[in-house]
Amino acid sequence: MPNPVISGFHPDPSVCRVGDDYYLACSSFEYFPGVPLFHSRDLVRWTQIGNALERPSQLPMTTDTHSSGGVYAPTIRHHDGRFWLIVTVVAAGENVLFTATDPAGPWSDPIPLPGVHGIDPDLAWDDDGTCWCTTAGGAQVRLDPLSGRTYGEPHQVWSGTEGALAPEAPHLYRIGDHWYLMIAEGGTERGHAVSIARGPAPDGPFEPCPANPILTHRGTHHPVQNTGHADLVQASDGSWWMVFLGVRPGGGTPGWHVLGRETFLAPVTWADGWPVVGEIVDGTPPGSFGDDFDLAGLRHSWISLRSRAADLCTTEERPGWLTLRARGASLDERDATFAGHRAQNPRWRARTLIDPAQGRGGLAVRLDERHHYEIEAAEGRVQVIARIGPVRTVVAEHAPPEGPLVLTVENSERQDPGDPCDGPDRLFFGVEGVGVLAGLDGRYLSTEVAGGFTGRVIGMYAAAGSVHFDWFTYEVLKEGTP
Ligand code: 6LW
Repeated sequence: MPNPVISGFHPDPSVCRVGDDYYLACSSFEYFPGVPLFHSRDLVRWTQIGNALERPSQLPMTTDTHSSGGVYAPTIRHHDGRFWLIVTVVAAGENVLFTATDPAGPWSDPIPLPGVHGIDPDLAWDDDGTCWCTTAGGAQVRLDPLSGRTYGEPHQVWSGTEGALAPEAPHLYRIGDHWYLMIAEGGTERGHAVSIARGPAPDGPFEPCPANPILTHRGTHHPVQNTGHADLVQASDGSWWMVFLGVRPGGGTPGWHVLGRETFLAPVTWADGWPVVGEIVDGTPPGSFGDDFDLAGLRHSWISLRSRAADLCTTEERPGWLTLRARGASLDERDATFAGHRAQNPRWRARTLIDPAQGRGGLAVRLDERHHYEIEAAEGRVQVIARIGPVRTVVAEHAPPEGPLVLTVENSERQDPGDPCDGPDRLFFGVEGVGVLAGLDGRYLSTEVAGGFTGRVIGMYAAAGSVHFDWFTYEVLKEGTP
């Protein structure tokens, strides 16, 4: 199975190049900080250099933000000596723009765009410096990106293949003598696809490519499905590349994907002035990850729910430990205090050393408020809890001796490949030195069951009082081992 170039829940990739450096941004939904940013020199190996939206003034998300609401579909571009990032904040029903001279940050406060309607905004500049903003559905408006002012009413330029679902994720490019408008269509599920049209000017008229869709895996056996939401970039050697999202479903039918929508890469060649997308380039699976919380702040890949108040999530209260102070009473709440790391590999094990003497909290695998499994410790008691849709159940209980504990969770391969309904994996929760307390079906923590646009996030949380974590490890396990 081809590996993504950015594994785990990193969808809606947008990419730009400056010299020999590539920068890529992804959607982040209800998680804070928002819009993870990556750097690469070869388009295959990416390093996270920051998050564009890391101050509450840039991203004021409250509990009104649904899971899979929040921040959608960035476009990142470099123009006129600076970086530009435009996103939709769904909860606020608005599009906003940010600028930076260094993509690692700091990014500006948001520039509101009251005249830009619809999701998935794109930015493109004409030779004379005119900026065009195109949104899902193919509406386009001229924009002054510094002030956020728009000129005239948005007008429809190209809305994709007739009858196709969800024309979205537009990106407009000047390539040679043509302007190209590339979009996703077919919906971000199994029907997902990329189509393109070209015209003489940024506002068209656009003629669709006769070979549309130029990318789709719909109706195939390809192990990477739902391919779409793409962006194009030209490398410094003149070659062309496409980044796009895809998923890796597992288990029986209909297939459940649990790592979210991930970022893939494919080469692009040109025939008769139209792009032809090649086979997926195999990325390098991410390695193990660990944090012993010895730094003053949290690393870029840690994400929290909607906001992260410094006094609720800190490495400064107890040096060398992460302290989480409860806000919501459980992971069923939108304001639960949580710090998580995206699951990025098909097989993994996570462990954490918890000191629950001053509260109650644990180690969780989360899809959203209604779909999460966790092992939770309070002084003298450990529970494994499953929340699936409207049902919340304690599936196992144990009374360990008082004091710090190592909580563990790991997943296994699918259990019975002969069973058409078999889930993609099972998740085993336990306490080190005691053993496994419960094994749970992985399909209920999949996007096909939970709905929405995200994937599994593994993390620590507090449900009451203050809970301290000495370290966290995420270890990659070899596929094919029991
Ligand atoms: C995004 C849309 C999409 O705005 O899913 O896959 C939506 N494409 O373009 C959320 O990511």
